[in-house]
Amino acid sequence: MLFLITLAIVIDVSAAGFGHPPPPPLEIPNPQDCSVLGPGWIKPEGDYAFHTPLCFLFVNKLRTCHKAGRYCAAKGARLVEIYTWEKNLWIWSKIHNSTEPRWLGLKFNGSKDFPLWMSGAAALPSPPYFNNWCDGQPDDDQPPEDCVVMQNMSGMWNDIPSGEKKMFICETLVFD
Ligand SMILES: [Ca+2]
Repeated sequence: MLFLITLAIVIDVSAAGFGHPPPPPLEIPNPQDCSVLGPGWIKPEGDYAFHTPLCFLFVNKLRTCHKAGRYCAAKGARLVEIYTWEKNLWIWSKIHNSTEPRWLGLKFNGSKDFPLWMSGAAALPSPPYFNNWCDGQPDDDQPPEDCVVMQNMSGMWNDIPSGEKKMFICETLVFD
């Protein structure tokens, strides 16, 4: 009898949420309806969807790097910035059937050693900063190669002159 009472107390305490709290969620779901931003805005599907609150717009217009940035800014967004392999993989999955590379929000301010995401974070050529340069890049082959594209064929990055016109990707948050 004493055993049953003890067991009942243990079960009751457990059901009330005492003891060990559940671990915090490791993933940030994207519950946003990205379509409220306008035609073409999408949220990621698959695993990456659970790791980002961002919405994306794949713009099939040809613009210089800086005009692409302004296009995104006019929509309250920015050129896409990639800090993780998971995000790189998802972005690539959306463009690998395309014939065109896409501008990323990565640029050089003079020094080829210090590429910067346009929002200010560094993308140095070694850990802990994520990058996915093609072999031999960034090479400044036709200087100044001051902006960066993701190659549609490989998902890897290349520095090219900012005056070239390429398609691009915007990203932003949705606020209810
Ligand atoms: Ca290059």
